[in-house]
Amino acid sequence: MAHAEHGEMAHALERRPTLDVAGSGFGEPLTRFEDDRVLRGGGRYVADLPLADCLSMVFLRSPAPRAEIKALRLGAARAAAGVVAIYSGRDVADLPRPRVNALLGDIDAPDRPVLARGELRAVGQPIVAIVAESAAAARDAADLIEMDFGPQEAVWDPEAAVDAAAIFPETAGNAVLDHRWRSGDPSAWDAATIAAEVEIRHPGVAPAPLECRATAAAWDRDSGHLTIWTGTQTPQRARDDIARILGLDPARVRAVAPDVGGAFGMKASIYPEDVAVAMAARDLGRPVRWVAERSEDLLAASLGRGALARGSAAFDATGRILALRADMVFPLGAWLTFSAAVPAWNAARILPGPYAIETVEVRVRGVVTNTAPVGIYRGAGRPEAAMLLERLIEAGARRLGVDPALVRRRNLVAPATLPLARANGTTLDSGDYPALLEKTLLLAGYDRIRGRRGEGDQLVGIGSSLYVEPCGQGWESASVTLETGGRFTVATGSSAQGQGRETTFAQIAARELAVAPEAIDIVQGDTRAIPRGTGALASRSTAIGGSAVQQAARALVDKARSLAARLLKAGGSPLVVDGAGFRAAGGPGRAVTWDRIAAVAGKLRADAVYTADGEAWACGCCLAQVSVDGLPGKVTLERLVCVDDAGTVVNPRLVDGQIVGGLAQGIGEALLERVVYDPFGQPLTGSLMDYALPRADDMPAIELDRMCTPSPFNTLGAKGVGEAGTIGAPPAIVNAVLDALAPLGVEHVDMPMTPERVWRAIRTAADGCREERRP
Ligand code: SMO
Repeated sequence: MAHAEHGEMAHALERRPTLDVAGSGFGEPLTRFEDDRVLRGGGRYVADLPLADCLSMVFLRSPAPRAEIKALRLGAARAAAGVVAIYSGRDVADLPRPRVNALLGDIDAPDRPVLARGELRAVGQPIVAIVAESAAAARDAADLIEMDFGPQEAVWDPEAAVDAAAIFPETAGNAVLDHRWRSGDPSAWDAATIAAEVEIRHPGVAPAPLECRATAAAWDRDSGHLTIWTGTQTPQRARDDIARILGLDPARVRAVAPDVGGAFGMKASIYPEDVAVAMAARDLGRPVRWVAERSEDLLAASLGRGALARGSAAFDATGRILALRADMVFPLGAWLTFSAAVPAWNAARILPGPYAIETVEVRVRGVVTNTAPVGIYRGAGRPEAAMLLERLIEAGARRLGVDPALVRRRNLVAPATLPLARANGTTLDSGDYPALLEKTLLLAGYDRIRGRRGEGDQLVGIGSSLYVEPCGQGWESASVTLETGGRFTVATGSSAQGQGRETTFAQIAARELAVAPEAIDIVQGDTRAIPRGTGALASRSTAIGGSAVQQAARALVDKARSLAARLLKAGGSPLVVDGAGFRAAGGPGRAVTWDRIAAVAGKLRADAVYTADGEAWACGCCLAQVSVDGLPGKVTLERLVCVDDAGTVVNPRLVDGQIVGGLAQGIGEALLERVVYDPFGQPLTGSLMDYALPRADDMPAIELDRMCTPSPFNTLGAKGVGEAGTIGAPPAIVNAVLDALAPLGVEHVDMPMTPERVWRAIRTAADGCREERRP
């Protein structure tokens, strides 16, 4: 079995037609260039931008999950001190609606007005936009608005929504998305020795980036140009959407994502609030800014997860999985973000994940409900697919009475069969899943810790998971410019939300230019500097954005090389690019520096739009070890081990940082986090006092290692890593808790596995045993 170890990465890179790597920092754990500025308070977020004469926008939001607006009295608010304008549904009724990405075919999307008109569909839905000289004045005015409304019955549970009467008049039913695929021979089920079944209720979770949503806009009446500053993952898409909705030429709209304090999928789509800000700025001829408060984001920003997933698997006596069935219902909320279909799409196309299962039957549905929109959140369908598979693996192993590691070994896709085209249209590119598993088990000391379970009185458990992370398809743009003076500017369409792009992209370009990464400045998040771009999402930035930077840098070297040849009168003899510029091969004698080239040629620029040959699939393996204190039901995560394969690693420090951050959010989902709606559709988790984000003391010791199997489908060989931890951690932790509770007869606990739920599961199992013992 071919192991790809740390050292092999350098080997893989050498096989590529690449330039001198010395001093470029490529592959080295450089400290992030952006940290000094950001950690010293030098970050500039939308809320910090100095905008002269700027007005503030505040929203009156729906207090009801579903209701008819009977009267809306705005007079007192209009007359309030400092108020400049007030907009309600009728002012924006004619604006076209934001687009939805129909990945699984047509979506019967519910209507999505910028401001509610006539009816309310979710708590937090914007009803009135108040523009005033200050946010405080706008808030005071919002308090003066009177509204009469008649509550109606709300539906917020995805399962209830499937069969309930349509809650929105413009959709035929609530399941607005319904997709199935199947492969293999259904008679495989008949040969099963045992079948395992699971039902998983993913809690709805709040992405909760450090920086809440914020948008500002300014309209230049003279030129007819709109500038919008917004904390987004996708500035080019924001520009296009805003331009289309306001009827502007996209060339006259500039979208800027300044520093963005985290996003996690929550900032990949424009929101009604963004449209309202842009519209008001144009209408009033003054800059307008809206900065969401934490409670606003918890009520009205897009949520993640929340799916109800049912799965079953047929095993033969040797642990081989003969067939898999999955039926998943994804809540979508009351309106659809651009990527609303992505979680369902991803889950459907990932199954059967890293396992070679021939007979598969998958159905995914998306249902509208009376809640905030539910969309992509770090992982976006990948965690749901992994949870289903990994729960089934361990449930099947338990039923067969064998070590789950054995069941995994028996079913993992063999590396020799990669790249592997699958019945659902996806292609696994590269990786070595069995080696990942063995490396993780070795690192964890699996045989030793597994043997010690059941010793003593303490409930201890071990759980594992394997995951695949499809990431990196499509295209991205980049340009590299040699500036006068000999520095370089790299512009990328893959703008950052705190991932450290200034560092990794500099490392990538530096390797091609054979300069130090400090010689490179990164420009991002501004559609004026980089008009074409996809953005940073779906763990694609390094694989696709990085490959685009690499291509642009190579093109610049080619341009500069011919200039250098002329300057050196080198004729046809080869030139070597080195730390300073170009020199004739074979001797240090004749050289021309980058700043000399710039002095002669002026700015030299090369552009690239890179489209990947296929999709990269990162992969990894997690192992969790827990102890459970049965009386309070408290789960203690003792260890979390993770071995990830993100292909070519540009900066191991940043890759590890992504993994640890993802693991933290995965721990949150498994043990702590849950958006709670009461039985009437009222959200109860409206602040971080009620919504339990993981804190530092919830983190166990994390043990990391990696493999590096380059992807054959992009020039860098990189794969994504942004979502790895959120995919791998939850099933490993849940499996570990269920392993610990198995001796008590507990087979299931819903996430988050809070003490109350664990305690109840233990009690219920104990009661069940007593029941059975009765004659
Ligand atoms: S959930 Mo990600 O930002 O595609």
